[in-house]
Amino acid sequence: MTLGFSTDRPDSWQACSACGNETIITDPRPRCGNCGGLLEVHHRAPDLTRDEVLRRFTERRGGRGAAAASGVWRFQEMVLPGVSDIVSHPEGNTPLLRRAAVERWSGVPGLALKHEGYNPTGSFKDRGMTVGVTQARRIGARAVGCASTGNTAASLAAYAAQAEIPALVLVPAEGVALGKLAQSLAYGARTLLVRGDFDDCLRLVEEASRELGVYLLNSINPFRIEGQKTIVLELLQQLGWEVPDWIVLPAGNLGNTSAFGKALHEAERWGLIDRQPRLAAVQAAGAAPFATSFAEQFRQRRKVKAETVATAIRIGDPASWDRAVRAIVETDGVVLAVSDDEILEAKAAVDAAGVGCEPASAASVAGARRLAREGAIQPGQSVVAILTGHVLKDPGILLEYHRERQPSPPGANRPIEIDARLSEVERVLKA
Ligand code: AN7
Repeated sequence: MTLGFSTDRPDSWQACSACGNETIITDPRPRCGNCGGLLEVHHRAPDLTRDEVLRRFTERRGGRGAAAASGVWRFQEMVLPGVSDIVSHPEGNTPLLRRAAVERWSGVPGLALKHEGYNPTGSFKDRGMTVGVTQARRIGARAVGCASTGNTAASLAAYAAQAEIPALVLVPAEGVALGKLAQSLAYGARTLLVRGDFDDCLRLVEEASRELGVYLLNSINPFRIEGQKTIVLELLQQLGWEVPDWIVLPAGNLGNTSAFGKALHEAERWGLIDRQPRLAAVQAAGAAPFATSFAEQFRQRRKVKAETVATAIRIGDPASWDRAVRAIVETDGVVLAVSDDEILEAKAAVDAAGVGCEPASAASVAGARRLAREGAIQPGQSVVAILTGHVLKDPGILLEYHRERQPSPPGANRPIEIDARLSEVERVLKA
């Protein structure tokens, strides 16, 4: 799987996204030794033409081994070249779905849904985690850890189990969706319920990683970002490398926004695409420091005390801030906030179309509707919305929405309890 690179420079290295200071690819620290900025991974472009690179990406789909089975490692040249001991479930290979009902609800004809909930643990986090845990094994990490609103924890737990490395996850004691907490326990991670919010968990796990030697696998880890880039690479491949006008995604800690910007930048530099789509990062109104800052032309970094029903993105002080600003600026992107009601209404529309997603994911579809109504997305433009997590991640919110909420919200599907008699069934059918 290793490519024929020439040997005068390493295939890959890390560099600080703030001061440019370079370090070797196997440096385990998540932050720059000089200035504390976040590191980024860089790969030397292989000595191949555009057609040769694309042919390689295409042919691998029918081949053997991790690179063929995984929608992450298929793009290894752009992810982590030169590594053969790969921890892959496999993951990726998620579908691009089109559903007329969702197009009608959003007012975006031709809206495509890239459903990352089809990953092995039910969210896009698996794409970053296969790379992060591969790197953990490469550098001989004795333990791995993360702070999480739930999905990162579930994914880390599964991949660490596969690699047989002990995992430590820190999640808020309140407000982690049921499916995610259940997965972390099932896959065997040491699970700490922290009396505090996600931002407290992240501070604490960074300290633990510095002081206790736990390899940090939050999305500030640059190898996670390399894996998450493949959401964009795979969707471009599915579109025959025709660039959509917009890519709309939910935004919390801003790891994915950063990864998307990096993927697009590199795809253009490698000659795989000839223009950039516009990125639209969508936050929940109660957790929208990035949207507020965008409205101020990013003049200052903002923090909030986060609150939203979309617990995955209940994050008040996003870690990947600077890298995400660059992604938005470079793609002529936008950042917006949608209310919890808009999120739940979008979710009900996606769910009722037979697709389903968790609340945070529906922020992208709610955002697409808003952008179309405001005229930013124009009629006839091609739009891909990312659904980041599976519908079963958060069964609690579903039952509350459909069964309990008063008054009945849009799309609520109340279950009806009956006695075990045919006349009862008949009565319901006639109503
Ligand atoms: C379904 O799991 O932060 O902006 O700790 O689970 O890259 O943070 C989850 C984030 C969107 C936001 N959709 O992505 C975690 C965590 C879902 C998510 C996001 C998350 P980022």
